[in-house]
Amino acid sequence: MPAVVVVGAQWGDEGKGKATDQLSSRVDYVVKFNGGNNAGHTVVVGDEKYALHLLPSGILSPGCVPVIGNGVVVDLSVLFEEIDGLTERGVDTTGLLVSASAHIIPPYNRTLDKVGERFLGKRQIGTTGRGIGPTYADKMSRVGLRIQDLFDASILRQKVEGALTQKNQMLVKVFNRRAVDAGEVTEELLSYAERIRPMVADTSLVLNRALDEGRTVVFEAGQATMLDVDHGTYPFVTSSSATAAGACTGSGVGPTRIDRVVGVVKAYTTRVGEGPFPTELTDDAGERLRAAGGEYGTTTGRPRRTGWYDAVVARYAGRVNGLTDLVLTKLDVLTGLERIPVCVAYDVEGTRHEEMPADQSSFHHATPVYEELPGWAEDISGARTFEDLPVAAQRYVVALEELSGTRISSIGVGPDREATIVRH
Ligand code: 2SA
Ligand code: GDP
Ligand code: MG
Repeated sequence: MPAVVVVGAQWGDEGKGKATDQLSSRVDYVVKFNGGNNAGHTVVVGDEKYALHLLPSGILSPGCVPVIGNGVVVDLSVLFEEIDGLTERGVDTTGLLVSASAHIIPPYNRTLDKVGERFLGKRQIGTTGRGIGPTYADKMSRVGLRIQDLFDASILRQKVEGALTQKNQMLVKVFNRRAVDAGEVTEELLSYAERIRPMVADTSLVLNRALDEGRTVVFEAGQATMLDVDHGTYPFVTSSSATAAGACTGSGVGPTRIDRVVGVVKAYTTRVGEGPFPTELTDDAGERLRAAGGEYGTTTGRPRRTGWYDAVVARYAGRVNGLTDLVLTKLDVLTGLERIPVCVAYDVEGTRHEEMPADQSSFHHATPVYEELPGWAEDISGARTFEDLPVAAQRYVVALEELSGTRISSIGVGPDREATIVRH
């Protein structure tokens, strides 16, 4: 399996960090290809719990080279904070490579993200406030700053001035804030240049050469399919390509080189931030899932919205990502439920939809059509083979597999690295 893409198949926090970490003890490179420090991936190794935001999960596996690809947006202060935090805990971060073409999140974009959200009022997206949206907007508007600009002070200064011409108008006239000083921003960014210099590389070249030599590369998505800027629940999405195709544009590795695309799904569903969520539970059942699953944002601590498994979403994720496998996580969280509803289709004003409606208005009005499956009471956290699971849990997995249309190749029964059943 030389090139494997790992994506979220729902609205994020499916357990991609753990899934990637498990693969990365057997791989040579782990590449983050989209998003930035809006991500929060939790990896539990023995008694140690790591929350990674900007760094790829492969950083925790000795011998695996972590790579920040060109599709990522980098907040330099957060990058070094995260590196320092891991170094203090004894993790070797010296092999990290950062693409010269990755974009920088300048401090003014954090401000614009937060004040922009407040300005939207009831129509806000519920962003993480890390400056992600404004930085991708700058990239597309061609007023972004890239890592390579840090090594030419005069170019950097010109670019910051260019970006601020428009942004200062916004800050002052629309948001009633003080204008940002281009010189100060340039100085702050330049203060990181020498520290990042040894990490900067042509990561597309490095990765393609690695694949030529038969090395294994894992491409780790931030966020998820339903938060993808093209395929998600627009406008309630993040601003990057979080689906499998993003692995190619975000790393400079062509689609013909990808061998497997693994989608990570929870045995139920969660979502952080605003936007439609057909199977959402706003009652005690939802609270139970939140408590049992520890469903609070890894980056912001926000309580996650919770709901039942949605097979329409899983089928859609299978389609837009070309999934070869599903990794099912958090099956243990469902232990103790008598019956478990699974959404098999949507009802939109009297019409049954087996597939994701093509227009957002229909999706906003979709009500789930449920099938109920029997639950189980036995503790499954010690199960290590499929046969160790109670029959009802086995049936639940097989039903999800059939309804989702992609084989389930592994099952998570707890947060630890070992708490996994590998099927294929
Ligand atoms: P942004 O900040 O512009 O990317 O926000 C846009 C939407 O994307 C959602 N989003 C996320 N959803 C789930 N998990 C994410 N990462 C953190 C975590 C979230 C946290 O792992 O728990 O700690 O709150 C993540 N990042 C972005 C966001 O909620 C908006 O709906
Ligand atoms: P990511 O953003 O997709 O990497 O997911 P997060 O790390 O934000 O959230 C997933 C959470 O579930 C983390 O706290 C993981 O430690 C935890 N987790 C992952 N797999 C399992 C599992 O199979 N069972 C349980 N109980 N927890 C899990
Ligand atoms: Mg997360």
